This record gives sequence, C-alpha cells and structure tokens, in this order.
Amino acid sequence: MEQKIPLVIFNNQQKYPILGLGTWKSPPNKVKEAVKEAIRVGYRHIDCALVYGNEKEVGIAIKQMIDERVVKRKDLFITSKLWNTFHQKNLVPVALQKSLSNLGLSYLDLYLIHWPTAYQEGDNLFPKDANGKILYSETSYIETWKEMENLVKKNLVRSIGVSNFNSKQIEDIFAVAEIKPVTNQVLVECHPYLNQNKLKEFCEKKGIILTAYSPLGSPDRPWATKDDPVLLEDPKVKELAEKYKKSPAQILIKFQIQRGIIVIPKSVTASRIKSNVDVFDFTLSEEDLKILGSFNKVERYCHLKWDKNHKDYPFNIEF
Ligand code: NAP
Ligand code: SBI
Repeated sequence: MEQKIPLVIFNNQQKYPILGLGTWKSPPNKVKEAVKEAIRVGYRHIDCALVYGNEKEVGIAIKQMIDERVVKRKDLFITSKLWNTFHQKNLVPVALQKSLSNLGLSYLDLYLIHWPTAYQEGDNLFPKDANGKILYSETSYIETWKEMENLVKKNLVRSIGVSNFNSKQIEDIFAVAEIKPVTNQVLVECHPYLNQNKLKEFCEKKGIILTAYSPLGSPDRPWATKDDPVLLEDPKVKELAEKYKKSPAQILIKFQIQRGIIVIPKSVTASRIKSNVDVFDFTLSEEDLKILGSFNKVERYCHLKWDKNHKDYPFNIEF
C-alpha cells in the first residue's frame, strides 16, 4: 500500500516530507529502478548530489514516473547539493545548472551547500597535489551563501540550506543572511557523544530543522572496516525491533522521525525501500527513545578526515 509521508514545515513555510530516499553510493545502473520503486510506494522526497555521479539516472526515473502519471512534478521534493569545488560565487549557478540538467528539472525544491569546506576550483571534484592531498580553496562560505540566495530570487530553487555546518558556521551565515537556511543536513548518530542534541537545540532555536544522513549507520560506506560496530546489528536495536515487531532499520528511522528530524535512508533494494517507509503504524515509547539516544559508540561514520586541516573543517568544535 502506498504510504502517505508526513510533512514538516520549513521557516519559509515550504512543506517537506520527513522521510526521503538517499542516493549516495546507489550505482547508476540500480538507482533508476530504486527511485521508481520509491515513488511507486509513496516516497516524494529524493536526496541527490552532484558528487554522487548518478543524478542523470535519478532524472530518468523521475521523468518516467511523471510521464506514466504516477506522480506530478509539483508533488515531488528534490534536493541536490553544491559540491566543494563550486563555492566561488560565479560557479554556484554553474553547479546548479549541472544538477538541473542531469536531473532534467527546471527547479530544485532544496539546494544545500554540501560542506563548509571549499576545494580548489576546476573540473576535478577531488583536486589533489602530487602527494594525494586534497587542494583547498580560500573561498568563504559567506560568499557562497549570498549566491545561493540569488538562486532563490531567480526561482531556480525553492529553499536553500546547509550540510555538515557547525553552530559557529551557522551563526556566520545568519550574520549575513537575507534568506535563512531551512535545514542543516548532518550525521545524527545514536550515542551520548554524537546524538546531536546540542546542535539540534541550537538549530531549532534558529528555525532550522535537522536532516539526519546515514541513519542506518551507512554500512556500505567505502571506509568501513570489519571491526567497526554495525548499528543495524546492535543488540539493543534488535531487541526493540522484536518488541515492536519491526525491522532494526524501521526502529532507527522512526527514532529520528519522532525527534522531529528529517531522515533519508538509502537503499537500492526494492523490499527495503518499501519497508523503510512503513514506519507510521507504531510509536516508540519515551523510554525506548531514551535507550536509542544513549548508545555508547564514539566513532563518526562520516568524518571527511582528509579535510581536517581545512580552515573551515566543521568537526573541530563540540557542535
Ligand atoms: P544509510 O542510509 O545509513 O545506509 C545505507 C545502507 O543500508 C545501504 O547499504 C543499504 O543497502 C542498507 N539498507 C537500507 N535499508 C536497509 C534495511 N531495511 N535493512 C538492512 N539494510 C538496509 O547510509 P548513507 O547512504 O550513508 O546515508 C543515507 C543518505 O544520506 C545518503 O545516501 C545520502 O543521500 C545522504 N548523505 C549525505 C551526506 C552529506 O554529507 N550531506 C553524507 C552521507 C549521506 P542496499 O542499498 O543494498 O539496500
Ligand atoms: C562522495 F561522492 C564521495 C565521498 C564522500 O565522502 C564523505 C561523504 C559523502 C558526502 O560528502 N556526501 C555523501 O552523501 N557522502 C561522500 C560522497
């Protein structure tokens, strides 16, 4: 049965589905079917990015679903992200046009600055020196934000936001913003040192809703090692799954939704795409939410360690 996914309301009054489909690492030859299946079972929000290298295939799937009258464009919520090599103000519209053209769209519902850290401008998305070290750029995310605002003014994007920004960097944006970010897309892990409660509270006071990426612990992340803890196999998550007669993934997804956080699990597997959205027929108790918020793991699944010497590396302060 098709699910109706609840909507959150952003600070500009735009509504957005609280659950969407992630597409990082979804291979181009699988993402088309994944997006089509997602739309068929009720997803309306798809999380994309230029750097994922699969926007063209996502666009083909969207077009097919619109052509087959499964969905109308106005009912879809498509997010993409400005990559680090396009932070200079003249390059911001260039990157947006690349994503729009890849996706076959005339506007985006949401466009995010993917990271606060600018890389050396040019054709290579991961520019490196002879020693394999990433080449940074001095471009400030303030300059980038002012150009993001122009995209809204030109009606090319409905809302703008940030990703992987810390509280200081958000303050910097607020100091110059005519248009406020609607969301900060970040890693929200289930443990006492990184449940992001402080960042969540900070963002909420500013009218910014958090979006949780890697909600299932990103088991397919390229840098996973066999010794890393596996969130989907955590005994407490499994115990709660049995208690609620749901899967571990459904428990982790509902955990974020009940905290008022937008959540974007990725899958290219039809049965998982369907079950990940089937989370609106149960409610986790306050006690169980507390259990899920108090796991004892200290590793960031998504760290971008190769940027730790960047002037704008976001993870050097508490939140
Ligand atoms: P994730 O959603 O936590 O995990 C995806 C992995 O979980 C895949 O291996 C998927 O396998 C598996 N999976 C999905 N549903 C499952 C289920 N019901 N049972 C068991 N396994 C399941 O990780 P993520 O892709 O890192 O994060 C989600 C999305 O967030 C990304 O795709 C991307 O859109 C976004 N993101 C953004 C940033 C950022 O910097 N802004 C960073 C990371 C991620 P199959 O696909 O094989 O089914
Ligand atoms: C990529 F396409 C390549 C590397 C990489 O590492 C950090 C995590 C990330 C990202 O920046 N956004 C993601 O969704 N994944 C990513 C993506």
